[in-house]
Amino acid sequence: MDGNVDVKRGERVVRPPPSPGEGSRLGDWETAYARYREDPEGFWAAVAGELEWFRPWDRVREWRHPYARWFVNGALNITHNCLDRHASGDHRNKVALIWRGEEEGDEQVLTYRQLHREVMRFANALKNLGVGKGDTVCIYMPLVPEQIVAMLACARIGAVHSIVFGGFGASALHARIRDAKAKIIVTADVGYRRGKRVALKTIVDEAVVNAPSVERIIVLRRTRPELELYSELEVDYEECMAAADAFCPPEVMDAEDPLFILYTSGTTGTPKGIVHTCGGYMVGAYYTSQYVFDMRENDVYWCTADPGWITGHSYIVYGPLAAGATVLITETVPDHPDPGVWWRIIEDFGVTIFYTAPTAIRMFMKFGEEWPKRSSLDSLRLIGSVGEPLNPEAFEWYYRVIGGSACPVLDTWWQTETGMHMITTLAGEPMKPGFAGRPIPGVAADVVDREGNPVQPGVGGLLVITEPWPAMMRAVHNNDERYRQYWTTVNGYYTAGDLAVKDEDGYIMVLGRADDIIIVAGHNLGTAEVESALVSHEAVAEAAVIGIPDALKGQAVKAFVILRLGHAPSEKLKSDLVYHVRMSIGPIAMPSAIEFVESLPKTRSGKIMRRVLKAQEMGIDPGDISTLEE
Ligand code: 6R9
Repeated sequence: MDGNVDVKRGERVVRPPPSPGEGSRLGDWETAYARYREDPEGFWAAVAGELEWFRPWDRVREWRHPYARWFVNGALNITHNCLDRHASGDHRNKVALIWRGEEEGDEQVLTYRQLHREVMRFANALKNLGVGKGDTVCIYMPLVPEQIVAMLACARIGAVHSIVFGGFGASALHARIRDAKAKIIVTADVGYRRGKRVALKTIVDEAVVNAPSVERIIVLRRTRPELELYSELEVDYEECMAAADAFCPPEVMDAEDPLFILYTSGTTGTPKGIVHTCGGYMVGAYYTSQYVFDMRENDVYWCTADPGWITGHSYIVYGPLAAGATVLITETVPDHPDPGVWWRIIEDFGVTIFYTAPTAIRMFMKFGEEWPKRSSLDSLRLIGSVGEPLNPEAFEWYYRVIGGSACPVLDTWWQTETGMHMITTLAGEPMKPGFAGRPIPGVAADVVDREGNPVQPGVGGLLVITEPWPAMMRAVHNNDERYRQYWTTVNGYYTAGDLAVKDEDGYIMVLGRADDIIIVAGHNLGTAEVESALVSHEAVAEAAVIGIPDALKGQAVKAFVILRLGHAPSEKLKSDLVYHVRMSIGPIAMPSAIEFVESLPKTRSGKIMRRVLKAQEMGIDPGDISTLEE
């Protein structure tokens, strides 16, 4: 451990060594935040002004609660900013995308000029199939450059993309195709996962039954001999590329035209189609990529998400490309062929900015430090996390073992609905393990009670966003009622559905989803709090806790625990863990039952599905489990 520190939640402040650049170009948080508060519209206008517009906006924002319009009457095309802007200037030969397949040496590199051309060609291919502005295209692909080309090609011609992560099964895909009324599906014959083929096309075949909106299926054929296409519905990716013109001008889009629909990861309830629009989303994704990730000319940036998640939309594709970055993508999983593969990739490509999820970090902790130690990770200068609370143990490990105690750790809190980073600790600012940080300049967030009154530091409450922001979702597809709920539950604020607590400095610690709260003898416990305490025990790799009925206390805590390698389950260990939680949080949080497990039910984006554990425990129906990983 770094300097013998105590890593209980929020008890330590890590002052990062100044980053190898000059620190965040936003300046210090206080000054930048004050600049935003003085003139929110001016602040965002300045950011938007760094991008190119076909027509300037008349007003920065129009807010008719709960409906917002940003950059009113502005006209743009996001791909013009992600591609043409770089491909026409002296950046044309800069590498835009590096793809690394499962096998070492299996690589593909596209410069901005090349990516631009691929996108224009595929945009024309879509047009040739009758796709136009406002049509919906469903993209169901593995993590290959063509997935990104397809996305950008839609945006080029004003078609709305709905990406469905390649790990979803037929019924989840079917539901999303139907809800979005997709006209075209872009898919591949297979994806590769752990050296095995995943037959995506077969899943599409099943999913399009009884989906009358679908007119064509474009298939990228990766295997040889080529998969046979057996109906006139199906067309070959390469063939339609070959038949398409090379030049496709960007469609002129209104700032408020829809850019994409993305169904949320659905840790709870049925998936919702979140709708984002062109202008505000572009500005938000660009701003945070440029300034939160502090993107520099020579950065090699790697976000380990899939474009099928919002993290991939905003921080693999739109944000980093708008910022002109070199983006690495890979089809590899973190532990195949061994848990060293990702660290070898960092060394091999000289990755400077690395963005991953707590679930991956905790998995690497389980495998041990030997793996990252075998590679040089010296190129890294900034490391980030997203998706779940980054508990202090994981923070410390990530900071020390991966960041070499020299990189800012950006624990970024945000959502599919927010479109962009909302809360984090900017590079160069003091970091507090367990705390995501403060709202970034441009964002107004708070922790409040049910009536909307700010709670005192140290008291738990609801995480809300009090002012609209450019990349906010504009609608829930076909469900205005659900959209309005976000803004009408607590005092007209945007309610994120997360519980949080603030400290005296305004740092926010996210405790978990509000629906994951456990009430033990009248005390509210966030699942993340108890899980974090468990994970801080040396034997524990990962933990999930749920509330189970208790005659005396209303609810009691039950914990599911995955042990680190080298630790065996025992009754003694159980009582050690109970004691450990007692000492960390207090008697109220002591688990009344502990079960050692090999794995935990997770969404395909890596979030623990406590709802499923609970249903198993109670012998009830878990509800919609389309997002559950097998
Ligand atoms: C980007 C993304 C959103 C939910 C969100 C919260 C959890 C995300 C977090 C975090 C604590 C962080 N979450 N980042 N919790 N600390 N840094 O994950 O979007 O899939 O829509 O999930 O994820 O509970 O409400 P999405």
